[in-house]
Amino acid sequence: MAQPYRTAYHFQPPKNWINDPNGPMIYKGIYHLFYQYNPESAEWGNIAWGHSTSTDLVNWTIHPPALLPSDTYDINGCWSGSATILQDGTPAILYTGGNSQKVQLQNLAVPKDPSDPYLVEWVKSPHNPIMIPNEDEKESFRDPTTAWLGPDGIWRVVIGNERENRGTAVLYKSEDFIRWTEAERPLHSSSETTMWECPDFFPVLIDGENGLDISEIFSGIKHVLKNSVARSFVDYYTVGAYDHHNDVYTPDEGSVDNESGLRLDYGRYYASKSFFDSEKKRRIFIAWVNESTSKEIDLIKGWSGLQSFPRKIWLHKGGKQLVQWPVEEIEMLRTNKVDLQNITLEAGSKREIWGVTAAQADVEISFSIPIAVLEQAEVLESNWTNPQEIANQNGSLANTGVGPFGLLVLASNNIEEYTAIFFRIFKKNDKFVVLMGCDQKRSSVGLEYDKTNYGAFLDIDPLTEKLSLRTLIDHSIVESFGGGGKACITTRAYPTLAINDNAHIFVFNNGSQHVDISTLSAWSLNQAHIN
Ligand code: DQQ
Repeated sequence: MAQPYRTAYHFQPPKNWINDPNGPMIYKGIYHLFYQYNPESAEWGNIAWGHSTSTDLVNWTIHPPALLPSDTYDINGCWSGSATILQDGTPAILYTGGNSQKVQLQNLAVPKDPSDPYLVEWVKSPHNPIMIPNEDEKESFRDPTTAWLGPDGIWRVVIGNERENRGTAVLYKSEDFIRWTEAERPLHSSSETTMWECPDFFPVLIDGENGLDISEIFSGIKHVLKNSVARSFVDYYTVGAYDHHNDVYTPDEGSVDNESGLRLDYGRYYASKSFFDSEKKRRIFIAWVNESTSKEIDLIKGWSGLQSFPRKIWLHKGGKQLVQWPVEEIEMLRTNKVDLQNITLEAGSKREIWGVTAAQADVEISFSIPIAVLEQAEVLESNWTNPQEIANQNGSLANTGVGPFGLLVLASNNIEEYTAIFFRIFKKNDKFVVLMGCDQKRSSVGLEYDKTNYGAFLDIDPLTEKLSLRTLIDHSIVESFGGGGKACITTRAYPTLAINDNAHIFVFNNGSQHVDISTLSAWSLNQAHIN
């Protein structure tokens, strides 16, 4: 069977269903990725922890599932969780199990042989379950974070929860990693959301791109709390302060505590999880990127779900938001570089980028917009506050001012089929507002799925900063990084014409003003060895 939507460098197992990334870590120089996995089918069910390892986050080797439902406390599935490196340097997994009544319970597993860098066999603790839910929270108590050690030598872990209609990060403490007790109060909660799945909590340097081990506490840091909100399928985060004496986290003033706040990605990107790479001193995020098509199509193709390409993340200098960038190891796949410089993209024009394998590519563009052009920008209407809605109105085809301009990827010969990643610049008072959008309305002429456009406001000033776009294209997934990684949009596309060698990449400008490209580099990407 032809498989035009399988990826070349985005992680997926040979077949079947996957969802959330679980317990990513580095151990004895080997990266481990576990994931929610159905060993039997391309639909969700029988959930186990699939397991793959890598030395470079690009090429992956598959191992037998690390955890399979087997005991009363996880017979309904081994759901999401995290890995923690304990004080003696060995890892431990905390995960959610469901019993036959679907009660959610937290469990512990440890490696059978810690001297094996591949950690192929895991042993469930005889003490399981080690955390049990309150009576009225039996089905809303899941997805333990990586645990952190306080300066008092006590372990802390957060569990996703909904309590009194608030998304809640319940805190548990333990001296020995086995006996856990719930803390007096949650680490944090918000009345503005519902159930928090897959919380992720970690410190970031105020000044610098290096990552930090989760337990590090000193004055030069802030903390980030990321939650996955089931009702909207959105991963949002706040930046704030962790008071480790009282074990409470407080988002900074102005940090919006719901899904309309900052998002790791404004497209398809859910249940993300980060880990500290102690070898390269960086924090890395991975997320589940699900299919946009139906279950019937998943069953026909025999697989469902991808993992996003791993991203390094750090706090932007202004201290208000994160910045994300594909891990540098992707460069080992780059080949056949194409360079273009100082090109003017006239209003209403497009230009093909020749010479790269367009279904498997990495493109970096830096735009510069002359001041005289910026002055022609449309005024942002006062009620245009939702970037997704603006991006959804005419998408890449609106042609009233500065932009939309950007990239058409997975485009067919005659451009009947394409996914557009674009910028549009507006004026608001005496400032400029940059919209980053992804137009998927014409991403497939042959298949129906949700083609609503995505949009985000990109916090950059085009007068003083370069407006950059980086896009990774991989057959049925497109990951884009605007403004050096300040806003990211991931999308799935299922072209029926623009497949393999019939795919093309164009730069385009549908605005009524010209824009300049100062530099453009594009690479073909080789196939990674995945599982
Ligand atoms: N997926 C897991 C849960 C988690 C959800 C089950 C998020 O543990 O809350 O497969 O996608």
